[in-house]
Amino acid sequence: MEQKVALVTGITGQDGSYLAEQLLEKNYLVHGIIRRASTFNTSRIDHLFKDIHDPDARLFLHYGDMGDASSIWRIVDHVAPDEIYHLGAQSHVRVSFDIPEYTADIVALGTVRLLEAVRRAKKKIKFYQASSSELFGSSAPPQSEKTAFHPRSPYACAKAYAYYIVQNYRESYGMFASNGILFNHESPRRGETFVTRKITRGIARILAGKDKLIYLGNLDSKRDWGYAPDYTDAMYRILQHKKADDFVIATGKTHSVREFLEECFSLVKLDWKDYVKIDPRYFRPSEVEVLQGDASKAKKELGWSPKMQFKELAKLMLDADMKKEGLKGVL
Ligand code: NAP
Ligand code: F7E
Repeated sequence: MEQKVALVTGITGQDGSYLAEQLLEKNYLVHGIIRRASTFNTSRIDHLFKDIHDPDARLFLHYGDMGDASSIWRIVDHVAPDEIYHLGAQSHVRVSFDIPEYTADIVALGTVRLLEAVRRAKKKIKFYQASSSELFGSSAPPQSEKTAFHPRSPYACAKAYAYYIVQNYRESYGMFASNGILFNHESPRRGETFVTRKITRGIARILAGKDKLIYLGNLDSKRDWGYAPDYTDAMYRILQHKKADDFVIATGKTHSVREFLEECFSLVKLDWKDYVKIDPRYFRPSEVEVLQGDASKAKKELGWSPKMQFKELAKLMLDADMKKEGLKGVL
C-alpha cells in the first residue's frame, strides 16, 4: 500500500505531538511546521526523531509560521501531503484578550493562508481544522453540531472565522475540508498555563518544596475535559470519513475547576483551600461558564468514543507531574 504523507501544523504542541505519534504508528510520513525560537521548542516530539540521514526517518520538520504565507505555500508545495492537520494556533483564551490582533492574524488568517495553498496545490489534499468548543461560548449545554455559536473571546472569534472559511472552501471548491469541534482535552503534555496542568504541576511543586501556593482565577467555570490522545484519534477518523463534515468531540460530562482541584488535592490527602489563592489577573473580561458536549454524531458516524474519563485523567496528570519532581507518583 502506498505510504501516506501528512503535514501537521502545530506539531510541537500538545495535540501535534500525540497526533504525530499516532500517524507514525500508522506508517505515515509525517511533516511538521515549526517556528523559529531562541530556545529549543521540540521537547514534546524529541522522542520521535530519527536522524534525517537515516533511511528509516519518517518525521521531517520545516520552519514556517502561520503568519507567513510564503513559507506555508513553499512547505505545502514541497511536501505535497495527502492530509493536512491544521493545529497551529495562539491557543490561549486569556492571552487572546491581551493580543487580539495577533490571535486573529494567526488563528483566522493563518487558516485561510493554508487553505489557499491547498486550493492551489496540484493534488487533492484533505484538510482538518482544529475548531473549538469555545465557539459555543455562552450557548446553553449540551452543545452539539446544531448549537448556535456565541464566541466570548478574541480567540473564539478568530476560531469562528476559521470554522466558517473551512466550510466555505468545502462548499465553494469541493474541497475535503472538515472541522473537528473539540472540547477541552488535557494530558501530561498540556501547556503549563492551562488550568488543569497548572493545578497538577502546582501540587507537585508544593510537595517538592518549590512553591507554597497556587494562584488561580474563576473556580466556578465548568469544562468537558477529555484525554488528548483520544481526541487526536478523532482527528484522524474525521479525515478518513467517507465525506468531509463537522463533528463535535467531547466526553459528555462536565466538571468545575473547583472539582478538578478537589479531585487532585484529595489524591495527595491535602485540603486545596490551604494552598489556593484567587488572583483576579486570571479572570477573563468575558467568561465561558459551562461547556458540555454531545458527541453522539461522532459516535454514530466515526465509531469514536472517549476512553478516558475525568478522575483517571486527573490522576494521570498529577502522577506525571509528581514523577517529574522526583516524587513517588499516585499511580
Ligand atoms: P498548543 O499546545 O498551544 O500548541 C499550539 C501549536 O501551535 C504549537 O506547536 C505552537 O508552536 C504552534 N503555533 C503557535 N503559533 C504559531 C504560529 N504563529 N505559526 C505556526 N505555529 C504556531 O495547543 P493544543 O492544545 O495542542 O491545541 C491544538 C489546536 O487545537 C490549536 O489550534 C487549539 O487552538 C485547538 N484546540 C485545542 C483544544 C484543547 O483543549 N487542547 C480544544 C479545541 C481546540 P510553539 O510550540 O512554537 O509554541
Ligand atoms: O481555562 C478557568 C478559566 O485556560 C479553563 C484551550 O485549549 O480549551 C482551552 O481553553 C477554565 C476557564 O482552558 C485559571 O477561566 C481559573 O474558565 O485551561 P483553560 P480554556 O480557556 O477552556 C479550549 C477548548 C480551547 O480551544 C483553547 O485552545 O479555567 N481558570 N483559573 C483558569 N484558567 C487558566 N488558564 N489559568 C488559571 O489560573
